[in-house]
Formats: sequence, structure tokens, C-alpha cells
Amino acid sequence: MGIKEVEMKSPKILLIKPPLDGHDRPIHDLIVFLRKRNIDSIWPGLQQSWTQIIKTAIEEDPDAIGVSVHTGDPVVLLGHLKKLLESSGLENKILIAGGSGEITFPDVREKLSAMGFKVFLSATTHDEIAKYILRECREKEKNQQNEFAVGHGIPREILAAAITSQERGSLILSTPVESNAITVVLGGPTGAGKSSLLNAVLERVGKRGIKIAVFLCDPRGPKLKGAFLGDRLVVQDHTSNENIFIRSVSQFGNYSKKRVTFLKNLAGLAKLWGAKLIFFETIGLGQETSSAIKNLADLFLWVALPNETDDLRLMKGGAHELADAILLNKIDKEPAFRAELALKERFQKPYFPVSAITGEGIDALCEFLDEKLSKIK
Ligand SMILES: Nc1nc2c(ncn2[C@@H]2O[C@H](COP(=O)(O)OP(=O)(O)OP(=O)(O)O)[C@@H](O)[C@H]2O)c(=O)[nH]1
Ligand SMILES: [Mg+2]
Repeated sequence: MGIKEVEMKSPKILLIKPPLDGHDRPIHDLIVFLRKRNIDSIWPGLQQSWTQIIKTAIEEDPDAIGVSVHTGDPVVLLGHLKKLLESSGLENKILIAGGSGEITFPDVREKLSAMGFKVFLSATTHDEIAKYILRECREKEKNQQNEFAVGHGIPREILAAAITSQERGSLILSTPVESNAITVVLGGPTGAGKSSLLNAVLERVGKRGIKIAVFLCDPRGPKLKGAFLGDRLVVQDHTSNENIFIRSVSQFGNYSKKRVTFLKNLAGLAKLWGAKLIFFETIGLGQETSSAIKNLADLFLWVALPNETDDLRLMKGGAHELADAILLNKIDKEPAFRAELALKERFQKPYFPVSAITGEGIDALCEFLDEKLSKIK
């Protein structure tokens, strides 16, 4: 495959807790601070099995992994994690650990240091942690050698590494990948329920026996430049499904032509892995950002809210006009009748009144996707 340059990415840390540990407030605070230091964070949530944690680490390919331990024996827990990382080809991660309880004992800290974990105790400031991550990431980047062949049939690990290389600007596909996969883009205002709907759809189409790639775009802020890649938290249960590959993508600013090309290349790599269905959840979209991202989609689904979709809005056109189908979400909260009537009058396009929470309408939406998939099989 041909290669060309793209922009640099922020360092990324995967923050985790051992499966039986239930205290996540310090992680939330750390995430917010790391955003100030231009560091992207992923937090897949509490009660993740080791298998889910490792699969998340493979797919997200973070530079660093941070473990917070409040209960249990840290030497046993982190020793187990270390073995799993090594047997999964993830031995090159920067490892940090923190928490309370036994991790504060000097002999425990010594053993963890010997295993390769940098231990931070509660007296450590967030700033010290951020500086450590940034310094180690810079060092790692200098010594990093990414050599792998990219072609049809790549495994999950190579897909993840190739995506990182594209983000770093070291490798990018410059020729389109031949495949009959369908790319579905979920757009809509922030908080409309894009991730929740994706989660509900994956629950059903994830059982179809096809490979599915999911790219979740979350914003890097205009002030705090790091991103909290939080969409993953909403769809994390599907990490257990071997047919599903989930990757978070941080994004600064709108969807420029260059950005859409970059995302198309991610779709191209997913096709090389064998994905037949590729989902992109966009950052929350407004009218001005919808048309560029539409170019990425074989199917552009617009998530709207019934109480904000009425005849006056539809007379103005805009994003609704671009969509291949409209999903009226949260109908458990708001009756969709008025919006449906307006859509029927103004547009000749499919619309689905749905609730990501109660599951209403999701079967009909999946039948719509199945019909598209049946045409490519
Ligand atoms: N009642 C109700 N709440 C919903 C529904 N779908 C999503 N929500 C809630 O709406 C909030 C936002 O949902 P998300 O799925 O995170 O929305 P999003 O569009 O992905 O948001 P961003 O990624 O931040 O742009 C959450 O609190 C969800 O639980 C729904 O159908 N009904
Ligand atoms: Mg979301």
C-alpha cells in the first residue's frame, strides 16, 4: 500500500481498574486534568474482565496504561496484568499504577517497580503524573519502530497498530481498498443518543456473524486540548464480541476534507481486517459540519430529537436533507407524532422513531441495515 504524511496525535492513556475494584472518582478527576496537558484518556468503566481490558488495550493501542488499585493484593493483580500484556504483544506500554491500601507499602511498591510499573501515591499531584506520561511518551516515540505489512486479512493487532501509525503520520493508505463493506455514519447534535443507539444496534447486528468495525470520534476541546474518549464507555459491553473492533478517535475542530480523507483511510484499514459493516460515530454535529462528513458515508443516519424536529425546522432543510435516514431518538421521553408528520410531509426518506433506552424501534432500524447488508453478501 502507498504511504503519505498526516498530522501528529496526542499521547493516549488507557485507565483501568482491576475487575473487582469499585472506586472510580479519582480516575474521573485525573481524566479532566490530563485533558489540560493535551493527553487523551480512555476509561472503559468499572467491573471490566481481564479479557475485556486486554482486548480494549489491543484495539485502542494506547501509549500508556494506568491502573488504579484500591482493594486486593496489588502484586498479584498487577503481576497478572503484566503477564496478560506480555502474552498479547503489549509489552511496550508505559505502565503506571496508583491507589490506596497495600500499594502504599514500601515493599509492595518495590516489587511493582521491579515489574515495570511507575507507582504514584495519593500525595503525587496530577501535574507530576502528566509530566511523567509526556516525558515517557516522548522517549518511547523516539525509539519506536513500527514495522508491519498491511494487506487483506490483517489481524486485529495490526489493524490497531496501523491506525496508530496513521494518527502519528508515519503511514497512511493512499490507495482505496476494494471491498463491498458498508460505511454507516451516525451524525446528530451532541447528547442526541448516538452512542446509546449504536450500542443498541450492536446488540443485534453484532450477532450476525460478520465483522464490524466501530470508530468513535470524540472532541478535543478548544481550550483543554486533550480528549476524554468517552463514547467507548457506552458501547464497551461489545468488547467481548470477537467480531467487533472498537477504536476511539480524538478530533480537533470540524470535519475538513483532509480529516474526512483520514477517516476514509481508517475505514480502508478496517476493510483489510475484513469488516463488512463500519460504523463512525461523529463528534456532535451542527449544520455547518454535516456535509463534509457525509462524503464518508454509504449510509448517513441523522439522530434527531422529536421535540426539536418540526415543520419549521424541516422547511429550513440542512442536515436532515443530507441524511439517508432519520432516527428520532428518545421517544420514551417525547412523543414523535408531530415530528413524524412533518417528516412525512417534507421528505421522502426513511425515518425511525426509536428509543435507545427501551429498545423501541431498534428492530425496525436493524432490519433496514440488514436489508442493505443483504445486497452486499
Ligand atoms: N430517555 C432516553 N435517554 C437517552 C436515550 N438515548 C440516549 N439517552 C441518554 O442521553 C444521554 C446522551 O446519550 P449518548 O448516547 O451519550 O449521546 P451522544 O449523542 O452519543 O452524545 P455525544 O457523543 O456526547 O455527542 C445519556 O444520558 C443517555 O443515557 C433514549 O432513547 N431515551
Ligand atoms: Mg457519543
